[in-house]
Amino acid sequence: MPLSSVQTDLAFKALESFAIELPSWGFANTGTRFGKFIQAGAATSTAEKISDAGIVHQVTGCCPSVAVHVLWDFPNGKADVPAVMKVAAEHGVRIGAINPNVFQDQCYKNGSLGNPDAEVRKTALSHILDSVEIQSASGSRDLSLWFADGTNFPGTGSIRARKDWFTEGLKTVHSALSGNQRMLVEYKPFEPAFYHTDIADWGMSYILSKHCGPRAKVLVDTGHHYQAVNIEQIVAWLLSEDMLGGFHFNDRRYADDDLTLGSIDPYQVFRIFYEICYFTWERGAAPDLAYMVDQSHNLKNKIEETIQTACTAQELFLKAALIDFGKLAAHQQKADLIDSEECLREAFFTDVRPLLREWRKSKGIAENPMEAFRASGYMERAEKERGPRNMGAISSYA
Ligand code: PSV
Ligand code: MN
Ligand code: MN
Repeated sequence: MPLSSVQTDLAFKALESFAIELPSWGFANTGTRFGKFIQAGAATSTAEKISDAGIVHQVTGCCPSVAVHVLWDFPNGKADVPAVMKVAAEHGVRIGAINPNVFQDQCYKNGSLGNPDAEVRKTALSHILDSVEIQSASGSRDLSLWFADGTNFPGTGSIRARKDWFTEGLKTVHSALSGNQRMLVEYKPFEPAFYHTDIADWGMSYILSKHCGPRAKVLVDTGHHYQAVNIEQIVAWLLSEDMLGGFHFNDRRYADDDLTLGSIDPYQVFRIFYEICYFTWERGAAPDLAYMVDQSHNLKNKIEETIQTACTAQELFLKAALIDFGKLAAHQQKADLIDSEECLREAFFTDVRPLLREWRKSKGIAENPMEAFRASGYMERAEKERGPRNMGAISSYA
C-alpha cells in the first residue's frame, strides 16, 4: 500500500526525533572469555574508536554521539577530556554517556560499592566521582552506571548490607550531579556474579534510583533479561512512573548477548518502540530517553555491524511510529482483540525502507548507508594502517 503524505510527514518527524548513541568499546577488538578473533581494521585507540563512530554517523545520519568507558578511553581521567572532545568534533560527533569502570581493578574481586571493605567502597566511589568530573568537563548529560557486584555462593555476603552500601554510595553520586546531569542505573540478572547480583532487575534499579532522587533513572539493557521476561511491559511501567532513563540495545539469546539489535526477535524491539510511541502519542511529547547501543562484535565486521544496527533501530522505530494510535485506542477500549492486534501487525509488516531512503535523500546522505561505507574505502585504509598493530596483538596472544 503506498504511503500518504501525512504518513511521510509523520515518518520524517519520527526519524528526526530518533538518535542512537554508539559505544566506543564496540569498535575495538574484544572477544569472549574463550578467545578473540582479531580484525585487522579494528580500532586500536580512543581516537580510532571515535573516528569509526564518526563514519557510522556520516553514512546513517542518526548516531551523533559516542558513549565512552572511563578506564578504557580516559586513562588519565579529566585531563584527557579536551583531546577526546577535539577528536570527536573533528569526526562530527560528541561525547555521550560516561561509563565509570568499577569492575576491572583487582580490588573489586568482592565488589565495588557493595564490597564489605569500606576502603574498596571508597575507591569505587572516588572513581565514580572522578567520572562525574569527566561528565561535567565534556558536557555530557548522562552517567551510565553498571556494577558487576554480587556473590557466587549462598551465604557469602549480606544481601541487605550490600543494598544499604549501594544506596549510600549512589546517593553520594547523585548529590555530585548538577545542571541537566542524570545518572542511569543499569541492572543485570547474572554474570560475572552467578549466585546473586546486587542490582539484578528493574525493581532493584528503580528502588535505588528512587532513594537517590530525581536525577536517577533506570537503564534497560535489552540483553539483561531472562528469556520469558516481557521487556516492553517493564518499559511501559517505567514510562508511566517517569523512571525510564534509556536503553542499551542488543539482542539476547540468553541473558547477556551482544548480538545485533533485532537480529533474533525484531518484533520484540518493535513492541518496545510501540510502548514508547504510544506514550508519546498520548502525551503529545516524547519521553526524554537515551537510546544507546551496547554491542561488541567478535565475528562481524565492527563498523558494518554498527551500521546494520543503526539502520535496524531506525526501521523498527519508524514502524512503531506509524501505528494508527487513534484507531488502536478505540479498538482497545472496546476490547476488539483481533482489530487491536492487527494495528500492530499492519505497522510491523509495513516496508519502511522506501521512506528511510527518502529521508536520507532529504538529508543529503546516501540512500544505502552500507553501500556508501563500502564504497568509501574507509575499511581498506583502516586495515592497512591499523593492521600491523592488531596483528601484533595476535602473535602476543598466541
Ligand atoms: C555489562 O554486561 C554491560 O552491559 C554494561 O553496560 C557495561 O558497561 C557494558 O556491558 C560494557 O562492558
Ligand atoms: Mn549494558
Ligand atoms: Mn551487557
